[in-house]
Amino acid sequence: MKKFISIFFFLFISLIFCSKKNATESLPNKEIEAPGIVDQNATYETKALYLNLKKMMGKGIMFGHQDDTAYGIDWAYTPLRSDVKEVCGSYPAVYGWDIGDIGNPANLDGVGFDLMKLLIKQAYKRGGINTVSMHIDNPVSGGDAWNVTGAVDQILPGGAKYAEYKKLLDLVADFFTSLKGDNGELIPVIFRPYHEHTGSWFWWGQNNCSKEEFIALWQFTVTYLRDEKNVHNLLYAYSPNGYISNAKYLERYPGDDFVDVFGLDTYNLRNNDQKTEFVRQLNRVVLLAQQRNKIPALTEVGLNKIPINNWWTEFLLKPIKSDSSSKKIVYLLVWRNWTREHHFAPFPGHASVPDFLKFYQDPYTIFEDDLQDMYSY
Ligand code: BMA
Repeated sequence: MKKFISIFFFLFISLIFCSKKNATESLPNKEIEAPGIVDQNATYETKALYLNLKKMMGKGIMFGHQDDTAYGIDWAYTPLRSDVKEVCGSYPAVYGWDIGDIGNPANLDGVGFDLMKLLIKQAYKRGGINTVSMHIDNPVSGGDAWNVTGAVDQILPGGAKYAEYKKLLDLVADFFTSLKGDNGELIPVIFRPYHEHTGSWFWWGQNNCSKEEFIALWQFTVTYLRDEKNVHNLLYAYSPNGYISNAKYLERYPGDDFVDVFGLDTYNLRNNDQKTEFVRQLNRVVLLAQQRNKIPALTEVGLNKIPINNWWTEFLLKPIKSDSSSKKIVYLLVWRNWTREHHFAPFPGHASVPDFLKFYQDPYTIFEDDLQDMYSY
């Protein structure tokens, strides 16, 4: 009898132990709902980023810089360097990268893809956000992204370059799925293909393909990456260039099921009229984004060489903060620091540094050092 009781006791304890273990295993491990996201099967970290970006609207604006840790003025490929950090003490919150020339060892601006992957990973580990644009070559003429030979119809299903385009997207998919954090999790990326399509300087631009072709290209690209290639670490950003009407903004909009971020690329902000127009544009983008439950962002902005010393506070931040809608833009990204003739962020010794420090210290701007955890929710 004693033996029987002890066996029974042993079984009872084992049962409790096992059920506990199972309970832990079957916990809804990192499952979250992200209503409205393009990819319902996006990874936990990607959904968390999406939800956190939404939550940030109106709480501050994150500062971003293209190729920030790849090179700067008078340096290149030096581990952990950043012009922005050398000026203000913090890395940016957002990093822009470009995968034009994918399939080659380096991108169109000479950044090696292996290095880019490493820098994306470092940025993610520090809590930063990575966004990737794609200045890809003209698939028909073989010229660069600025070669405006008609090409979009040729890469769509049924077109002569369709198979080649899919091969290119396979490389794009491999790139994104190779981005992994220390625990093997995929690193979320805000993917911004076919930007500034309301201008006509790229082969996918306004005068170089029809509205239907542009929309089909966008939808095909998203669907192929998400459903055929199972890429689940992307948010998709749509970024017309300013200054345009609402109708123009939405003319080639691929639809709510294909866009997560409502962007705007706008330059040449250097006088009062342009400031007024800038606020009007941002206001519109935010309202359009809110109507559709999307995330508004200033996907590219800047003034080459920053020739106005108080540009950061007076031309950029003040206008953004002056309007209750405009201030809901969640991040802004300035372009690359390539040379003394082509740079959009300050570097040590630049005349706009004191003003950039004020911009950095403003409670409304967010750099890496005051960024919340964007990958948990
Ligand atoms: C442009 C310039 C070019 C660069 C391209 C893609 O604005 O900076 O020099 O090749 O972006 O990054």
